[in-house]
Amino acid sequence: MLPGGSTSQLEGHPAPDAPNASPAPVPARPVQVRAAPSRVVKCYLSIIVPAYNEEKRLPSTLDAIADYLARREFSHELLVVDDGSRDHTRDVVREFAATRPWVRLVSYDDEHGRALNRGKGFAVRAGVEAAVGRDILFSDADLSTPIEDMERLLPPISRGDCDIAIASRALAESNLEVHQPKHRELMGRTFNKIVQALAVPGIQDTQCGFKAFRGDVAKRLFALAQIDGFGFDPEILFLASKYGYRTRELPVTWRHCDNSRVNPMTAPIAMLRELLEIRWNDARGLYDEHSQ
Ligand SMILES: Nc1nc2c(ncn2[C@@H]2O[C@H](COP(=O)(O)OP(=O)(O)O)[C@@H](O)[C@H]2O)c(=O)[nH]1
Ligand SMILES: [Mg+2]
Repeated sequence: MLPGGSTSQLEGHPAPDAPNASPAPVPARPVQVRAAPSRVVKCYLSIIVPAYNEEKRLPSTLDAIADYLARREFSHELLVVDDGSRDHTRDVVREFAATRPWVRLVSYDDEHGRALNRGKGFAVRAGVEAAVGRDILFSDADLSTPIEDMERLLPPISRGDCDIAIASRALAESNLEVHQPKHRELMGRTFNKIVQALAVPGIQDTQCGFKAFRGDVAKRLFALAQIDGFGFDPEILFLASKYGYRTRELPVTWRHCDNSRVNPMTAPIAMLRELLEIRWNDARGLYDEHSQ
């Protein structure tokens, strides 16, 4: 069950067209989450891609992930979570999944069957809930960190050196091939100072959209998580530290992609509000397991 009262069920019938409504976060009300059934036995890795209006960027991303996985030996599944897109994101995923049993669409609607945009945090959480892999990785739909960089994150988890391995653009060894625009970099650095002061000390880049978890750790932490927007990364890292899990920040390659889905005017305010929510939720005991 996802926080917010959502239920999980298998995808059985076609999703209705997405509405033209505003993508503003939606307060708690019934949400139907549908996840196509897993058809992978003994899955080693679940890859989750949250997708909001990604019909243009997704096809090359899905091809890149499939090409990479075809060259690897491990069993895998790919869950693309449609976060209430108003374009044809769902159709793109369905078409790609039609000939690939390891690809699953996760999507959610409101009680009237209309696609809902709930935010990246909600989308990743829905993916984690449906995932069956021993380890779980999530990646942004633009592959700003190339998919092969999972090879930097997964071995330390497999070796037992850490429970969570997160990609970082802020380390000396990080390879920034294409930088974000100056204002985004400044925003990121300022936000990180606030994140470190309020929620997760010692981590220099909480926002990179490429993170890997031991599967059982992801299931436990995301089941406690409450935040739907971009503040979900610090929330998860806060929860990880609260429950004594070891997080390691690792350098990756980063190529900034244009056409960001992030609104530079509203996102910083929303993220600040969500950061304060982390402290507030903790003080209210919402992150204690018995409160779930
Ligand atoms: N902005 C935004 N992105 C979302 C949302 N839900 C899921 N996403 C996904 O979150 C990821 C990050 O978006 P992106 O535009 O690459 O962010 P940026 O590179 O940090 O500017 C992408 O995979 C989006 O499709 C949402 O409600 N808003
Ligand atoms: Mg991006």
